[in-house]
Amino acid sequence: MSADDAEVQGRFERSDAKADFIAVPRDDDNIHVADHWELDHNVPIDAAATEDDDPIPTGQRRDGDGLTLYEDYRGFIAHTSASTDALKWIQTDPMKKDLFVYDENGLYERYVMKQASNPPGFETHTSTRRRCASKASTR
Ligand SMILES: [Ca+2]
Ligand SMILES: [Ca+2]
Ligand SMILES: [Ca+2]
Repeated sequence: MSADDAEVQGRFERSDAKADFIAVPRDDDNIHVADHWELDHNVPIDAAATEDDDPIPTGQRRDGDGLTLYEDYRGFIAHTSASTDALKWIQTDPMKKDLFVYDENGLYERYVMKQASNPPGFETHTSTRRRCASKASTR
């Protein structure tokens, strides 16, 4: 798929819109995940929106992190670091296990990420706030 094929043109049903057309991501398999994003993240061609088979890190009892392919694509609003109030929209990786950690006292950061001889290998999103992430809007 080339970048030119990554979008298709949609048309508003209402005629009072400022523009009649809008570019929307191509989704030939109709799972509400852009085909171009699926290719960029090495998602198997027959994957369902509910797929949860993140293989990295390997050697665990099961693959997956509890987030579906659709949730990875839709993304989350999360703190950019444990020490700031800044919020940012992030997409998670469907091939790597993601972990959102409420780390009020910095214990996870201090004892797991910096001191452990074998860090867990998850993609960790830490926050000192109780609500460290929320789902992004699907509008
Ligand atoms: Ca798709
Ligand atoms: Ca997942
Ligand atoms: Ca993931």
